[in-house]
Amino acid sequence: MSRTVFVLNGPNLNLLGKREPEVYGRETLADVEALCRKTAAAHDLAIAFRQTNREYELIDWIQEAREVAAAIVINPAGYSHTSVALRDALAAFDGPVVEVHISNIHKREPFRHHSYVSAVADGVIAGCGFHGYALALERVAALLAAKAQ
Ligand code: DHK
Repeated sequence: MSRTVFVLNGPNLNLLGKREPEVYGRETLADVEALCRKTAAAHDLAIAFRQTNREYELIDWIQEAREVAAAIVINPAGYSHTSVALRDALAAFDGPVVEVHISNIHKREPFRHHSYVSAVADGVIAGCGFHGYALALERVAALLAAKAQ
């Protein structure tokens, strides 16, 4: 069975560390990737870490994950609140899905309170800063271990 987890990042997350640091923190996307690699390695998982500003590319990667990945960790960023297509792509993925938001979207503007992705995610982590990615990978590791038994 695959031990690869796709860690997918949506629009504007390439600007982490530079964009609204009071909201998203000072860590860069490279810092997030390093944390994910360290956490994944501790659980004997491999990761494919990707970011895009394009909705169709996220959907293509989720469809690719159907063939090669055991689980998905995704920060859909702005597409969380708008994309039925992203939700549908994730619904067609069989393995665990954990949604991550760096900020606490429920403490922010009302339009951020609803995520189309949450209804098809096994877990949702919000407001834990970049550490949320490590928590998401921990959860994925536990779900995969439970599935293997
Ligand atoms: C990131 C974004 O870019 C926003 O559009 C979301 C999310 C929240 C985050 O907290 O990681 O509303």
